Amino acid sequence: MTKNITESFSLEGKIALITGATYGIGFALATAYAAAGAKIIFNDRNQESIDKGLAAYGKLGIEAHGYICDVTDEVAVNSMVSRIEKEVGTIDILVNNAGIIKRIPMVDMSADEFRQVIDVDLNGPFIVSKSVIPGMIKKGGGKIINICSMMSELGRETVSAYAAAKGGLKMLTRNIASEYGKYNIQCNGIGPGYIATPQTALLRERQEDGARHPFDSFIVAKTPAERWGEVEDLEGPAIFLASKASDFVNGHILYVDGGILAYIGKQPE
Ligand code: NAP
Ligand code: GCO
Repeated sequence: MTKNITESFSLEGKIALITGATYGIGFALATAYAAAGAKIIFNDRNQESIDKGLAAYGKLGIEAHGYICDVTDEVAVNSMVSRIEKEVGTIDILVNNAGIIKRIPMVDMSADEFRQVIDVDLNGPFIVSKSVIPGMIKKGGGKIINICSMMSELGRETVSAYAAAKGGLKMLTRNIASEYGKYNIQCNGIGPGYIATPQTALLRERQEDGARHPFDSFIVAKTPAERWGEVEDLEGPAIFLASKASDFVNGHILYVDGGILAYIGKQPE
């Protein structure tokens, strides 16, 4: 039996890389990991974003390490991971968070736009995971957490590329778990529901008359909790999946959605 149950959720001394964590969900998860004792490393695509991130972490008293790196660039990712190993240590926890969305009806979307979404949201997690796994194997284990989506399970108008990428990411998660579970690597996903971040700001914009955006009302009606999620809602689940408490949880997608996937929708009055 575990002697100290609180200790099994601690990330004391762990080294965590959270991709695209200058703001939004990645930043919130990184600050939660820091509070649980982990050393924080993040990357973004340019120096301006890194400086912005370092200032935001600094404000909270967190000494984060920031690296310029685009997750779709395999050479840059490999070089970042080697630098991290030399400068900070071997990564114990990887959160594949960096992601983009393009909301365009499928017949109007170019193949190039489709590829860009797949490249960041699916090839990115593949490239970063494959770079980090050998170090985890040498170290005796590790945790990989892929940020999936409602769109790993559901479709909707205008998000064909995003749904294809996030559905693929769910299966990449299961495959990493299948292939590397024997090395004490657990790879799980978090499927956030609709979370208030810059990525979803357009869907929450107030109308000129001050009324809610129709999509905003749609999401509130679709969610048993009757609200959008906040980034803080993802912190506990993310700590669980990064900690010893989840050592026998592998290949699972934990949906943190206020009940959306359980709900058929509001019945007529
Ligand atoms: P966000 O506010 O748009 O932040 C995304 C982050 O990823 C930004 O820091 C962005 O940096 C970075 N990024 C994008 N492309 C990158 C690349 N090629 N290389 C490195 N970094 C890159 O998004 P979010 O809402 O926090 O979402 C984070 C993750 O959760 C995404 O995977 C998203 O799909 C997923 N998600 C979000 C929601 C939601 O409701 N918000 C729900 C489910 C899943 P730049 O500033 O340089 O663009
Ligand atoms: C959309 C939204 C979603 C959410 C999220 C749902 O346009 O449908 O942006 O994709 O961001 O991924 O889990």
